[in-house]
Amino acid sequence: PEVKEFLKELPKCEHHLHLEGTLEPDLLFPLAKRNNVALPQGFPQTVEELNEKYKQFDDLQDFLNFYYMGCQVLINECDFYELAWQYFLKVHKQGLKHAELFFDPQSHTERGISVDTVYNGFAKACSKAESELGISSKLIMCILRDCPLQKCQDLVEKEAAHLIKEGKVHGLGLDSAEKPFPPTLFTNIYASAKKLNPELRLTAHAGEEGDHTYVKNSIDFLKVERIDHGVNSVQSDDLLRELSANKTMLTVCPLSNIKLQVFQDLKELPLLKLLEFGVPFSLNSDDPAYFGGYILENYYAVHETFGFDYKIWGDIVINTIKGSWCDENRKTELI
Ligand code: ES4
Ligand code: ZN
Repeated sequence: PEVKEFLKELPKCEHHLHLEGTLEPDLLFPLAKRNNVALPQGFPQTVEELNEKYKQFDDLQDFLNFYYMGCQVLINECDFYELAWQYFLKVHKQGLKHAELFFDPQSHTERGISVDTVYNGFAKACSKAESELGISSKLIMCILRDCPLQKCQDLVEKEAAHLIKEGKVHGLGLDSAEKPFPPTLFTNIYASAKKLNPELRLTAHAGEEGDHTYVKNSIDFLKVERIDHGVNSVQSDDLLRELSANKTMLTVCPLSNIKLQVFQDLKELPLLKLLEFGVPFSLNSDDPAYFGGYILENYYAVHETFGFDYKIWGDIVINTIKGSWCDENRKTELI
């Protein structure tokens, strides 16, 4: 009723969204058909069966297996464009104003698709979202931390170097299976990306299944200015004080944490502790096609669990805007 309208009207920004994670079953099957892609043995055959599987994942890896199988239906530039455009249409109706979007080139280049095919499709959707829907956006390229290190280095220094140099990707991120791939493995790759373009923004998934040292080491070694998930930061009060002092934002993903069994109940999501320590966080959907909700459903779920008043919601939204990687003029427009 009234509070739902309030949450919808808030000028929301999303900082943690994997474009490949917006692949709904009702787009996956038509794309498989159109592109003549044979899905792996044992893959669900219908939208209903696939939705049934998506009801619960055992853990991050169980989800990632489905996520990468889904990626296989994306072949042509128009597939990437369509995927992103469908996402923008959905969140436009939910009051999203600004989106910072992850994509995973290695889940496509391994299948012989060029980085430019992927980038061009996504970038076209982003331009159209800006002009037709008023949604601003930035693309963040992610390294798959469970790929061989040499391939990660080649992505940054060769295949996608032009995108970094020309500022076409605004940020660099690190995702996929967190353990046993600690951030320190990627120290040199992050440094060389930053060297290609000193304006490149840096973030990394940390503290989702890894412990608080993954968060601390991402900051110290990768020089990230933001942490994706980061919920295990609450294992260390020292770390919380540091995040607060430096205004390092955590991009928290409530429904994702439930679906991947990081928490059994949303009540365990440590938002009160983050508020208490003054650690800025945003609320995000992560992989909405897999986790049962887009940005607004994540806001609803948090509201149902925590019942924040208007003042706290206002503070969360203002922190989210301030922590965004858009320019200051855009931030002023949003507030
Ligand atoms: C992801 Cl939830 C999550 N964690 C790590 N990597 C990912 N890639 C897509 N979703
Ligand atoms: Zn993620």
